[in-house]
Amino acid sequence: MGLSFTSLAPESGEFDSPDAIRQAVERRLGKLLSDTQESHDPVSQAICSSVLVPGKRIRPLLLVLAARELGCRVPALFDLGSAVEMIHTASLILDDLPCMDNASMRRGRPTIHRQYGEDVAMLAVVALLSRALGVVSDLSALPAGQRAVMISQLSRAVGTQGLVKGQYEDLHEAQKPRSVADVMVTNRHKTGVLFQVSMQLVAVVTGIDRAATESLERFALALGQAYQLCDDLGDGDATQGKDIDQDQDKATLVNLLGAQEVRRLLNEQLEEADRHLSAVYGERSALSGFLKKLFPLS
Ligand code: GRG
Repeated sequence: MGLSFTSLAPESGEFDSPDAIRQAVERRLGKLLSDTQESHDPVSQAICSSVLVPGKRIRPLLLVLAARELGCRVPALFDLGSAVEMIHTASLILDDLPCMDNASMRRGRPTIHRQYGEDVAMLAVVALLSRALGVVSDLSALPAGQRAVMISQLSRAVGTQGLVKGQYEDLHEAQKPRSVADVMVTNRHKTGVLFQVSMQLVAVVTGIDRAATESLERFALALGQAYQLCDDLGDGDATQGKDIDQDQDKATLVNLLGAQEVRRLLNEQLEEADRHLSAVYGERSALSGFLKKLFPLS
């Protein structure tokens, strides 16, 4: 089961098709990194080589779609999506390092440390994280209080209760015998939390109430589980633009349960994600339609 980004047909409106949103996010990323693009030092080049290459941009896409469907159309959405994408890209550079997953290919190209060296890759990670927070703090169109909350949410998502925790568990626990529940906790931290914070940003910028915020967060966490399962199922797939069989020695759910059971679990998580989405948007939402196209075989 793979993700399908090919059949996301345009709908009505300027940014209402996922493809149009993805292109707008990529333009915004380019603009936010325009100084970096003009600099020719290796760290700046590494940042551009990692961020400004084609990626699925799923996190900013979800953020923009979720907010627009709540009637919020402020240009700041693209900055928020770009900030999340910068954090995501920083995490990929770090994850690929020899002391972590020791990967050689990412997004169809040699990994950043293979192109620029480990020192440059690590500096690019630090610069990208700090740029991401700077993008949010510079959003003068949003009230300062909202920006402060968003920065706090993003810093928590990265930290020792978020991506860092998930990555540590992935590196140090994944070779030990683990239960399905243990692996799902790791997946929540390493993947779900960045989806969750994207929805937290939507909640802040749109001002939705607590119940709707919780539904969006639950939606994001279920989708994060589904997305990670899909990623694990694609581990042997050479068309993904990254190393294959990277997870062979890890306690992923595919290795624990087998592909067929993981597909069942994936569908379960997608159904749960859709249930939480309906609580906010009703039965037929653009976001739900987008996800049905994204996970075509489910
Ligand atoms: C935040 C810098 C920083 C570090 C935190 C290294 C680390 C600690 C976390 C890494 C966690 C990790 C690699 C999770 C994998 C998540 C995942 C499913 C990645 C693939 O995402 P896609 O498919 O990739 O969206 P593209 O390339 O399309 O963006």
